Amino acid sequence: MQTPEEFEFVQVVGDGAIGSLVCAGMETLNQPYGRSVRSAPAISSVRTYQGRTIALNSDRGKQLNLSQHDLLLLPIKVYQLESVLEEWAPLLHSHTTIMLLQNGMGGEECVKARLPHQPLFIASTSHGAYKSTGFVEHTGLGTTKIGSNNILRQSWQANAVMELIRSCLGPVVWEENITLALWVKLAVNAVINPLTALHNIPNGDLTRLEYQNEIRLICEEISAVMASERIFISARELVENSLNVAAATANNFSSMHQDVKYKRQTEIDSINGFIVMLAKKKGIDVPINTLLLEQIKLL
Ligand code: KPL
Repeated sequence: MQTPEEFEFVQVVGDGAIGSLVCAGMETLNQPYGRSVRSAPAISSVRTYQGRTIALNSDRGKQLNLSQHDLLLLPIKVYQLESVLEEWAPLLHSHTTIMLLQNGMGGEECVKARLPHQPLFIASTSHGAYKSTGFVEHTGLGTTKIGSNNILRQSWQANAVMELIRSCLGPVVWEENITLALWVKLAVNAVINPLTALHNIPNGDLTRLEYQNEIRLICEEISAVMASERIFISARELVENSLNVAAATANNFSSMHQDVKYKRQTEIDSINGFIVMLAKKKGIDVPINTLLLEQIKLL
């Protein structure tokens, strides 16, 4: 049987900032897609990095029952996954591809607990986007990493997700060890997101001298927790990486800063909360990450 080279239909769940960027890309590609949004107001347009406005076609709606040639794209927060999977699991073919695109950890485990054999890709992006009433603005260029722990790079699905994301949220890189890439991104988010939210500053301000000691302490704790998972990256490397991302997205406000500002639930539980939870299990002291978790929860 001849295998397809692209997805017949892409179902996007939610109207978050990053998912809206992918929808705008699919509009320009003429890729058939639908958006399933729970609560109004839905995002109706995207301002691209180059300043173009792309209207999102919300009429295409939700397609019931996805086939083995379709993609279910989940650019949602980890805490939303369980209820979204409950809604979508009965509508999937056993070979419908799923792709997660989110900050923090715990998403893969959540999908595997419910759909252990579903083809699953995991993506992590450093693009920046700002969500306002009715529209999303692409505020920072980044890279998207994709990998899988159950699908080979040589599969048609891997080619199809790489091609789709290359056009919609590129440049794209295939990661042989996506778990490692997620840990590295987790450290970036664990530094940038709570500090920018607590100090009410754009990402770039974190490169200032006054924040360097706290950033070093956060990364030392994360490096120790990673080592307990047999992932060895020095605190220095994590600091360097976080500061590079902060500098590259200097004028952006992090997603947690935006969540706090607009009084939305933050992703702290799957970022610093995930580190604290794992540290507890392993008997590692992580006072700074614990403090950040508590302070963000208080906001
Ligand atoms: O992922 C991000 C976020 O805001 O959640 C970074 C990379 C920190 C960019 O703002």
